[in-house]
Amino acid sequence: MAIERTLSIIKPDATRRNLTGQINARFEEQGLSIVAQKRIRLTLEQAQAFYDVHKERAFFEDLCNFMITGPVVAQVLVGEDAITKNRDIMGATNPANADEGTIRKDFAESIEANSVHGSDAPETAAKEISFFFSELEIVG
Ligand code: IDP
Ligand code: MG
Repeated sequence: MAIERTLSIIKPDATRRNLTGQINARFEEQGLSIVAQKRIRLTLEQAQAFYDVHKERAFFEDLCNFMITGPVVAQVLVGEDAITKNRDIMGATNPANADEGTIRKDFAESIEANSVHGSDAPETAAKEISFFFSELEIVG
């Protein structure tokens, strides 16, 4: 294991329900540090660029439209094995399949409005972090 960075997004369904603090507490309680954070409203073009990897998927258009329904909180999490650890804390994409005690099990509204995004590999983490943050904004 190594110290890693990962990109997290608290999605509009969660910011709308005032869940930012509860979600952040789960990261911090489970050993991830929030070393950068900003609350922003994505444009449709930004949402499409962020999810470009999914542009051929049937859910792409709906997903991008959902991501601009309200503010998101983009954040950089740091810790031991942070990419996998964050995915574990988040739970499965579909909340119906998510383990007990995960963010998506407890908070997600649907497979689409599933409260959080987390990078899935080191390369995507680096790319997604630089999408939102400059190095100057990441303070460990
Ligand atoms: P992940 O967020 O768990 O990594 P991905 O497969 O990368 O899941 O999908 C990105 C996002 O697209 C999901 O978090 C969810 O918001 C949305 N999504 C994924 N699959 C579906 C689907 O079958 N229907 C609607 N939305 C979906
Ligand atoms: Mg993904």
